[in-house]
Amino acid sequence: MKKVAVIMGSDSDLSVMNGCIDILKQFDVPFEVRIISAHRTPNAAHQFASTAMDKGFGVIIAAAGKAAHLGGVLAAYTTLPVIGVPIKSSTLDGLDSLLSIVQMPKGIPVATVAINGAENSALLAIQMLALSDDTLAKKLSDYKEKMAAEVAAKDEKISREVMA
Ligand code: RP5
Repeated sequence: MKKVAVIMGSDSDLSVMNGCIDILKQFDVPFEVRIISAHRTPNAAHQFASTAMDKGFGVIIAAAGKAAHLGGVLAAYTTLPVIGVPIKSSTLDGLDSLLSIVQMPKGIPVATVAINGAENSALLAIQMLALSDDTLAKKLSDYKEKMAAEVAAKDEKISREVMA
């Protein structure tokens, strides 16, 4: 199976991105985690993205905050799909990160999830890998069924409690 790259602009993004890492572990998807900054280590960003396909990666997840150019810079150097995770920054509540990631110019897409949407970045990456992996596709449908069962149980519980 192809690997998922989880790239963060800073170690300060890890507390959010643990949500992504947990989902990848839950699905037994191989992944590697790196701290690479589009601004502080631009050479590493270039090097990583331009060799990622040859190293067996299938998807890149790029999490960054503030002027969040990491996803766009990585996408510039690879044809692998790049998923951007806007990290909520302290001053502008993550809107800065969201707009920096989502407003890519045509030709270089970055699939952008919600502000702090780490879990969905992992699920989206898994959905991409599942296109050519039936076992993974089955795990995804089991995951959705479990989620639906949990909501149904909450629905039943709240009805019981309110009507009591
Ligand atoms: C971004 O700047 C990082 O992705 C992080 O979200 C933000 C702040 O980084 P630190 O100053 O905490 O290292 O590049």
